[in-house]
Amino acid sequence: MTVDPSLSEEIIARAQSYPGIRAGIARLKDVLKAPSYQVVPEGEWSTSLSVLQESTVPEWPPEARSVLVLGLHHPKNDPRLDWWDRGNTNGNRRLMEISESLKQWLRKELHLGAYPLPYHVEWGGLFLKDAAVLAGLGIIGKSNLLLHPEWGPQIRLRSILIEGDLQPNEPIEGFFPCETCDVLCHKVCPQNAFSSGAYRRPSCIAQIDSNVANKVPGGEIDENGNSILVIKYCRACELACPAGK
Ligand code: B12
Repeated sequence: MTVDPSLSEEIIARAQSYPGIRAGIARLKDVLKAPSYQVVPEGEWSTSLSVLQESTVPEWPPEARSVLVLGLHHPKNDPRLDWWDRGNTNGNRRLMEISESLKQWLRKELHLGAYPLPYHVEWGGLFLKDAAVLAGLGIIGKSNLLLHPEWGPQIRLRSILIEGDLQPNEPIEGFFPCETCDVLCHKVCPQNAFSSGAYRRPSCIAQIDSNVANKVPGGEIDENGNSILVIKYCRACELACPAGK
């Protein structure tokens, strides 16, 4: 099938016109064959939909065969982007706004149907790291996180299904930051989730559950003068990573 590469370039350029955004395109069928779809995850983890304040996508339209993957920079000096505060994180709110705005642009300017997907796979989302690798945004590091060439693991992801067959990006080549690193991400984990040499999900879930149970003041006060509590999720493996510029 012939696809016009300039259409993908135009869509990516538009997505990257938002501050702190990098974007790439993958084929949906390739994402659905990627490694995360081949494993049965160990350990239970879920969040209630009402808490996350976003809608489900129960059925993907069959004509939506391309995935636009968005990556938002979560720099070390802006930790608030990652705090769970009043039902979501600021980073996720920002990605949801950008997705909605891109959806309107794709429909109005390019006459393409676009379907922003939710965060959770069980509610219609995709495994975003796999999608991001296939969209050329980075590689999976020893931390089990997506490492972007500029931002390392300090990037948060979101995806939009788009109608038709768009020219996908190629996965990136020649970027192997873990080869010369002393696996700092493994050493800093408070739960020793990497003690076997690979990521162990139940240990990580124990840490995240503990963060959820132990909310901390985020620096803001509510109308009654009480401190607003937030969840500061562990980012130890992420913040220890020297990858990126
Ligand atoms: C459920 C979930 C969790 C659960 C379970 C995590 C897990 N990995 O199982 C908990 C709550 C524990 C968790 C923890 C964290 N999470 Co989380 N999580 C998710 C979620 C919703 C789904 C992930 C999932 O279930 N994957 C399936 C499991 C089975 O696979 P996996 O462990 O991820 O490993 C797969 C990949 O590495 C892939 N893979 C490996 N090598 C290769 C090579 C290629 C070529 C490809 C294509 C794929 C590939 O295959 C593996 C499976 O075999 C995603 C969002 C989304 N919709 O994708 C965010 C997500 C992965 N989490 C994210 C983050 C940041 C975190 C934390 C740092 C906590 C935090 N501050 O938010 C930790 C880090 C844990 C870690 N080191 O991996 C980010 C990752 C960003 C990045 N740069 O990679 C995501 C994408 C959400 C976001 N906001 O952008 N998370």
